[in-house]
Amino acid sequence: MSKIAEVKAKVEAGKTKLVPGLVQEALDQGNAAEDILQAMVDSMGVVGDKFSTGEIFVPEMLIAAKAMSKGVEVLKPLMASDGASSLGTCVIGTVAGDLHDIGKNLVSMMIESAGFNMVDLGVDVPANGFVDAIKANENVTLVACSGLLTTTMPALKEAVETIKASGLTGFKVIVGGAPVTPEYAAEIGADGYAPDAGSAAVKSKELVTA
Ligand code: B1M
Repeated sequence: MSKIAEVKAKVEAGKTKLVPGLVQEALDQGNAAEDILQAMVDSMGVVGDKFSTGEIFVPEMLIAAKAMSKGVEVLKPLMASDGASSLGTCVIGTVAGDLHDIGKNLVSMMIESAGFNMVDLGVDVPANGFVDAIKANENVTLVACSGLLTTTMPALKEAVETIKASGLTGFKVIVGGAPVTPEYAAEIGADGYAPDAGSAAVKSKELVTA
């Protein structure tokens, strides 16, 4: 089994203690950080499918997510920016009622690498939490809202509407997450949408430099 395949298998199995070492070994063998990351993202797809079919339950899903997060920690220094931020501050969070943060963390990492200072509000962020953070931080040029559940899509809508109704200006709002479509993003008044972390970074830069 290749080292990348081993990383994928151990993330699926939720081997939190083994994954960081295996990720490092995969890097040492010359594998690209992006390929190792993709293998872990694929693991989450497998885990999600197993959950859907009742083969595994929430605790297994949670432990696999923890294993992936530990692996991502090893990759982060290789994918993050050199600290030369010039595009302003980005406030990011997962919307109210939603506890999924792996995708949001990857998006945060990529937006940071595009040149933003990041203020990460974490998960389960109420609509007003985004507004408070815009007020509390200097030079906020971007607000990024993530939502992973079909049931929290209304919370995404509420977040965008509350931010827009706050009267605050000088920033753009980008949304994303597995159930979000470009049409839905436009319908709820977001300025931008991206399907994945890489394109979120490209879109974010485009939004604030346009
Ligand atoms: Co949950 N979960 N989960 N879960 N979980 C999903 C999302 C699900 C698809 C699994 C399934 O049924 N197949 C399903 C949602 C179904 C739906 O709504 N249509 C689901 C469910 C049902 C649930 C619970 C309701 C289960 C329950 O309790 N019965 C529950 C809800 C809890 C809550 O949030 N209130 C729940 C709980 C959990 C855990 C806590 C156990 C855990 C999360 C732990 C954590 O995040 N720290 C978990 C996990 C791990 C998953 C799966 C398996 C993996 C999610 C993930 O990290 N994917 C997931 C199945 C799946 O995704 N196939 C599933 C990898 C990640 C890199 O992808 O998050 O999609 P993703 O992010 C991508 C893009 O979406 C995009 O870029 C990212 C990177 O490329 N993106 C953005 C994300 N945010 C963006 C923002 C942007 C732009 C792009 O701009 C701002």
